[in-house]
Amino acid sequence: MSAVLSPVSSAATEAPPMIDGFHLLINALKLNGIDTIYGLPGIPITDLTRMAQAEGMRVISFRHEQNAGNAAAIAGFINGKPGVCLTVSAPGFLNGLTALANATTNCFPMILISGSSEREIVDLQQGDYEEMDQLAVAKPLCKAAFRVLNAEDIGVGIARAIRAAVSGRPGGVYLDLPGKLFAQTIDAAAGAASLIKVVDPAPRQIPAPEAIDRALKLLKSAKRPLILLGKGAAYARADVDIRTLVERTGIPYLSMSMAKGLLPDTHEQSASAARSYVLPEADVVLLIGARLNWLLAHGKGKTWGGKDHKNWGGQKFIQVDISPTEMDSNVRIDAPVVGDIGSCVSALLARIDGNWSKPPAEWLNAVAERKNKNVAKMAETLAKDPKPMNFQSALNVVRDIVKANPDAMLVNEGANALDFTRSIVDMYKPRKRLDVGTWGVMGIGMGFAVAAAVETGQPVIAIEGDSAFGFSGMEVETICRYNLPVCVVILNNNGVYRGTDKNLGGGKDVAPTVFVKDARYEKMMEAFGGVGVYATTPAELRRGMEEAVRSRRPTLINAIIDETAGTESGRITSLNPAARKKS
Ligand code: ADP
Ligand code: TPW
Repeated sequence: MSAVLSPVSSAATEAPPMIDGFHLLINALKLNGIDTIYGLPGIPITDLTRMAQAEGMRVISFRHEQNAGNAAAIAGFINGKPGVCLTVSAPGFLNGLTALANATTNCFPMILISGSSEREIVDLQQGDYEEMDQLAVAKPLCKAAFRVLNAEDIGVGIARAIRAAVSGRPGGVYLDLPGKLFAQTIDAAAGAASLIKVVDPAPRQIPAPEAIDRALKLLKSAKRPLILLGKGAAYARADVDIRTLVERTGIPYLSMSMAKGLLPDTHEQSASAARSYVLPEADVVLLIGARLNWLLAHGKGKTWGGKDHKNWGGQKFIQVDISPTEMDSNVRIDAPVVGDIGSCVSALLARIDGNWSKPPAEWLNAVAERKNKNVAKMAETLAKDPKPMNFQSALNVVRDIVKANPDAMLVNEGANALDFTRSIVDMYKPRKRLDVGTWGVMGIGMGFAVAAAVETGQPVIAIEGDSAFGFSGMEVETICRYNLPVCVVILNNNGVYRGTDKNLGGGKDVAPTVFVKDARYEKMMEAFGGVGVYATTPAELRRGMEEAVRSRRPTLINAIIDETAGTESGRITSLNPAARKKS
């Protein structure tokens, strides 16, 4: 390894010290405050992982690149600076690409760095080891893609990748580094001078004063106003101003899934328990960092009081977003406020003082009435103790544990496991809930859990459907290897959605949605030295979770749920294109 010391010293006494591509890359990342790499070693980046560790970086090595990629993406969301994933060429790169595309879709800043094979051979398609034109493949799936061919350009390459990932609407960036680059050496002083410490990587974008005027005029005219907070609002870290805006205006608000906890879900202005009432009834809706995509029924249809899915309910929208082209993407936006959320909310607040008139009592009372009724109904359901457990009785335990540990990070995926957790488990602090996001993608679980633990040092609770867990389950070894305080709870109902489907052909194979009955997932954690718990009652689940959070030991609780519990696709059954829609 002596040839790769930093900077590379020349045997000749008079020759100037040199530095190689490996170290230029490591130094460029460190210079920009990137101290952790999520990845998986192999040609041509194995030495890079070793050297990064030797140079004091944290290198978290995974069992599959998709999970490393998901870890990097959510580290980006948690920190507001790009998370880095490092993979080998072609297949490793492709394994990381799903996470990069998902990061872009969710507006998480991430950089996927992949080693690649010899350009001369790849471009002539002469069949190199792991040959692929990775840059071309990555381009349509990310926000920006760059390739660095010369060691003196590594500094610029990293600077461009960082800026592209975090400025404007955040997203995923691909950086292609051909194997030959790493061993290139240049003069160490010139190398150091070539690195760039990015100044102000995500510049503020101040909204136009007339946009603020327009928005406030519309908001003041509202009889039944509503605020909708999305994960962009959580990402923006304008927590205090957003809370002040909500409280000073007195407007009821809804949090999208990953915005839960931006204000505590128990806040009296939270209208989450009256969601299906407030969406169609509101007359003016202020969207902050939330897109009117499928998760909000595109701003129209029955959800919003429209006659059918094409019909708009008549609401007027104010939309605060950094992306100007988001405006009017689904329905008319009457008052676009384009800028970064911090600047936009503070500009709005500057004009909202103690004299702002609260919404009409009639509206607030109607919302409160619906909310109280639904909260009481939910309390009744949660108090039940069916045997076997169902989603609600299991999640009642999780709800208590999260309440007692509001700093814990919550990771969540599945269908019913996702929907029930989102509605039952209250969040108390911003950026604590990490989930399947805009795509509803399965497989984020263990990657997110690893990064949540590594980046925050807080206990992590991962609530997983049994199918969802399977997409990244092998990373329990990673969790044990780094001894991370992760408690995985599998809500196990023996299949995708549930475990009761029958083979319609009558053959010996089980139905496509059905898994092995009574699978002992907890033994997977035990196999690597962690704690496994088999829980058939809420009391066993509670004991297991309390002990996991207390001990901070890697724990997997296999919580056995009634296999008939749940519905097909959870709450989005209606999206199944089928003659066979189930309830
Ligand atoms: P959700 O799924 O929670 O509804 P989305 O991912 O659909 O949220 O929307 C997030 C929005 O937030 C995106 O349109 C994105 O452009 C925007 N956004 C992200 N960060 C910022 C920021 N700092 N300032 C303004 N808008 C932002
Ligand atoms: C990458 C389709 C959505 S939800 C789900 C699948 C396979 C699993 C549901 O079962 P689970 O949860 O996890 O046991 P529960 O509580 O309902 O029993 N592939 C990808 N993403 C998605 N979304 C799917 C498939 C899907």
